[in-house]
Amino acid sequence: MSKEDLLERMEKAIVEGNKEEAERLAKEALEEKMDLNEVIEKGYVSGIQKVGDLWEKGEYFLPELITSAESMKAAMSVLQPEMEKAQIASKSPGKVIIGSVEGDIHDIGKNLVASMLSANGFDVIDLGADVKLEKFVEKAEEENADFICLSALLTTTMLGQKKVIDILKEKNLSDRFTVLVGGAPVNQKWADDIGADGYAENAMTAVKTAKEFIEK
Ligand code: B12
Repeated sequence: MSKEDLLERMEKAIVEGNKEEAERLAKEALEEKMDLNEVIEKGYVSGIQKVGDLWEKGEYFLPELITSAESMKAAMSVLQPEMEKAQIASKSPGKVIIGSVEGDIHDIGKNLVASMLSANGFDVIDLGADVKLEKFVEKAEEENADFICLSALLTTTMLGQKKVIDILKEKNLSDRFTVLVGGAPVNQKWADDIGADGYAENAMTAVKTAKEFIEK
């Protein structure tokens, strides 16, 4: 099967919420030694984006969203360990605390950012989803982290990103940690408005942005 055919089938498996197929194709990608960044972005992420479009058009409802998200997770559970194994850097460029903010259970994008950072040698502590805002700050202090990465997929939970930054200000910790924000509704303007140090649109640019801060 050609690379394009495989990527198309991956996308289709997510759109149709076919978990077994999504997982099987991920294993095939490993056997075929495909570029995993391409597999994720052009196959699976492209599929979940289509699911988002169908939901917006009112053609998909919550059950479809859930089966598609589960299929995405099944594929990622095959790919993530391999990506992390492939990491080349021996010395970690920095320590990252990452999570989806309180009230937000979306974690597919956050997991992608976490694995991409990890695959690039960063030491990543993933607090999961629906993380209490104070916990980000507590963990960052406890672990002496360099970055706090906050993911939010809902316009309501985006405010949690601002609150974490406010907590850091109150505790005079703003200079100690670099705060990166992201998630579908987040943009550079929001990041600037709330005083975040950086914003990235996707997992690849998140790694690039984090590396730029380390170099500074
Ligand atoms: C899958 C999905 C779900 C799944 C989540 C499963 C899971 N485990 O994650 C389920 C079904 C559970 C779900 C639930 C809900 N969802 Co939903 N969901 C989606 C959907 C279709 C895709 C999200 C996704 O995974 N995208 C793929 C990933 C790869 O992209 P991403 O998350 O954007 O992440 C990338 C970047 O943003 C960036 N990034 C992400 N985080 C970070 C962090 C940092 C620091 C950086 C630098 C970068 C970064 O890098 C990532 C990788 O490239 C979106 C549609 C959309 N357009 O986003 C709706 C969407 C986010 N959901 C929505 C809604 C309304 C809900 C519900 C409220 C529905 C309901 N009525 O119950 C609940 C909310 C529950 C809660 N409290 O959180 C709305 C939000 C509307 C809004 N503006 O607030 C959306 C936009 C759909 C819509 N158009 O209406 N959802």
